[in-house]
Amino acid sequence: MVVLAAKPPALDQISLLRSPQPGDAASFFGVPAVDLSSPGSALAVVDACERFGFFKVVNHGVPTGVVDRLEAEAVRFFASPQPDKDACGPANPLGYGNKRIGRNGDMGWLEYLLLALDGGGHAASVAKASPVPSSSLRDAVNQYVAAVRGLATSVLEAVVEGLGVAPRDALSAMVTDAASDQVFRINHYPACPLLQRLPDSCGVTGFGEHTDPQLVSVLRSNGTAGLQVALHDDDGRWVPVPPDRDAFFVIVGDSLQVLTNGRLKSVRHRVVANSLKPRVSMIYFAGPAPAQRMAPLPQLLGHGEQSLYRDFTWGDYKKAAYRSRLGDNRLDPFRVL
Ligand code: GA4
Repeated sequence: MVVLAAKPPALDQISLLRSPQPGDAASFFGVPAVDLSSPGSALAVVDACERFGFFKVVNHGVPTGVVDRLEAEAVRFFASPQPDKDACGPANPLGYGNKRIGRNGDMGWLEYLLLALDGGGHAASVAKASPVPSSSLRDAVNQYVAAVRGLATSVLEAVVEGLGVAPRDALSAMVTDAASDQVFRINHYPACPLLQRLPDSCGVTGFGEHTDPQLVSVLRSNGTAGLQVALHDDDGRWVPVPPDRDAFFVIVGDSLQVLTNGRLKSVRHRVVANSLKPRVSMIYFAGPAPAQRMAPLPQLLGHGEQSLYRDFTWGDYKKAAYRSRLGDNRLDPFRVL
């Protein structure tokens, strides 16, 4: 955390952070890129998930039109009059949110729409109870999440194959289950010109550091930088992720860490505001059904190896998550000491 004598009042409740500098050679991070249709991709997925808990998917086959249509709808929504946006909020946890994240005082330089998704089998669509501002945005989200959930299930199948586990759908079935807990989030980080009045090394928190609770999250953003990940093996050093509007970034969540008994690790990540350009990101979170037992896949436990975690369900985790702060380690309470 950076302490400054004069913080602009608009940033009062938002924490500042020490940000890696673009010219800083030590901050370079070559994000692993995986083409899921290429031979050997399953091993590449597992390798990236083990080393970083993070990688990007290229040549993904999701039509550009589907992505562009949703981005245009999102930009239109966030540009609409404040009372129209407020009519879809406040997020609790679903709906339109402005600066407040979760229920326990976390704040960031962003506004967002958080939606629950319905659906097992081959489809996923915005849940009827979710507050969506227009039918055109709803249609664009439905088309997008159908494609991106397919990508998430392919990634989970690749994880299973790369780990040498059977059956092929051991993980993906948790997400395609009719009762699965899938969430979709669209974030808008407005440009933050106030940043220009702060020292160069200072960043303004867009979305504070955290791990994602689910199995995997699939993120796509416009061409604006801001996402950073903490490296597993370098004292959690923060490195910026160069934006790539044509790729999808996959983030390993706490659930996948538990299901692989810690072999794949969730990655801490955060977003830092940009002084000049707005950032728009859309993230699909692949979570299991509330009753799903969160126990390591039996084939991953070697002879005599015990689970690192006590028995719990996704419902137990989620209840605890909503009592936590964003930056908390949400798996600690479930660990066997
Ligand atoms: C982090 C990942 C997803 O954005 C999210 C977030 C959720 C929310 O915004 O409501 C949480 C956060 C996230 C984890 C801890 C709790 C819940 C805010 C918060 C402080 C939608 C999710 O599933 O968990």
